[in-house]
Amino acid sequence: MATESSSLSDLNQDKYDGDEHIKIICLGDSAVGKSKLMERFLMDGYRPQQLSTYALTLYKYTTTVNDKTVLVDFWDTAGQERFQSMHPSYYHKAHACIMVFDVQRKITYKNLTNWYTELRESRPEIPCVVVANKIDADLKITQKSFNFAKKQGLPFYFVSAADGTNVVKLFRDTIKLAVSYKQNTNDFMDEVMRELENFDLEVKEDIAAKDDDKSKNEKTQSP
Ligand SMILES: Nc1nc2c(ncn2[C@@H]2O[C@H](COP(=O)(O)OP(=O)(O)O)[C@@H](O)[C@H]2O)c(=O)[nH]1
Ligand SMILES: [Mg+2]
Repeated sequence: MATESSSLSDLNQDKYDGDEHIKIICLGDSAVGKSKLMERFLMDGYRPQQLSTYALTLYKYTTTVNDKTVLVDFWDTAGQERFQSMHPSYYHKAHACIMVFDVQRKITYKNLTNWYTELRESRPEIPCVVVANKIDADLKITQKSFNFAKKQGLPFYFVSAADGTNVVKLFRDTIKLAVSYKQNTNDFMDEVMRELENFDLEVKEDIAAKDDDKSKNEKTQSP
């Protein structure tokens, strides 16, 4: 009973107009690890609220950004991504998006293009970060380049929901991006991009040339 009444108020999205309340959505194919990432970030004993009627799970989180309390609702799909598309209410009023693929399944990387297109149809301006998950399964994968994020000018993270690598950084950065988007400043986005670019240079210098060729090829192939 209690669950039902709280579900209804949880689905009222007017609250996201308030200063301190932000909505962050997660996109990507089935089984890339979206739910596992959220659970890893929120850790022990956390009980996500399953709104099964709406094929949706809400993870609530309270934190502090620039000395202000921020209530974060992480929205996670509960299976709708199987249909390669989300209901418009999923995107509605979102302040940031975490887009995930599985480094072990190439198709999930290719499908980012579709997810990104759908996201931009609803939310042309919100910050979006790209996440390569499951690096624990093959650490060498972090030497490989995934150009999608670079081409779109989006922050990119190698993570593992299984062992926790980079998970806190990913979520902390995304929350700050969402808050900064809501306050209409791009400062934090610039800072994140600079930080990640430097990081890229350190670990990937040797394959930069190869990388360039590849991105040229990809460009010529696209219509
Ligand atoms: N090795 C490994 N497996 C993972 C990782 N993250 C998720 N998985 C597994 O991938 C499967 C799908 O995860 P899930 O979070 O349900 O994916 P979702 O459908 O995107 O929400 C589960 O069996 C997870 O245990 C990871 O970082 N490393
Ligand atoms: Mg899931």
